[in-house]
Amino acid sequence: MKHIDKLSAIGLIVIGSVAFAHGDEDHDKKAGASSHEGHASALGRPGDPKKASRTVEITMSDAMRFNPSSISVKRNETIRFVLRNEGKLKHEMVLGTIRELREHAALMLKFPEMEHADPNQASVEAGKTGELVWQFTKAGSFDFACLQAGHFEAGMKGNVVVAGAAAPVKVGGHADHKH
Ligand SMILES: [Cu+2]
Repeated sequence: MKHIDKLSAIGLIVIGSVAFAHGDEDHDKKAGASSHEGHASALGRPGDPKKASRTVEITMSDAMRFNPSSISVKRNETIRFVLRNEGKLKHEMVLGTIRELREHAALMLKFPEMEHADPNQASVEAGKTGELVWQFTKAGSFDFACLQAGHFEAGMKGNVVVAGAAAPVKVGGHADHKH
């Protein structure tokens, strides 16, 4: 009996310390990812409206859709999003990674009245038009979503593909044209 007690006690200590170490690691990762700096730097920074490369118009509807829901930009472009809310509900556009947006959406379900005013998002009242200016400084695929309670879950999301700075160069091409 004593022998078994000792074994299980050792087992508990080992399991305990492994779990503890793991928990610590998770905590560090989360703290890093949810800091506000991480937010913005992951996909760019607030843009200067005067330096906007172009305007992209997006409609928001009570069908819980953005239109268009897929946007292509070039790296370092500053986009002026003009957000038209055609619905009878308040909608918003929040830029982020899908992981951040999902976590945020879950929080919004718990606290539907939570207001946020980060530069990576714009809330638009029913029938109104809003603006969001953002510079995409990193190549990659990013996401946006409406985080009004339940809207993300209903599919109100989209993505932004940021292409690298250099335009694709065609090899061969039109160099040999003869007239
Ligand atoms: Cu919405």
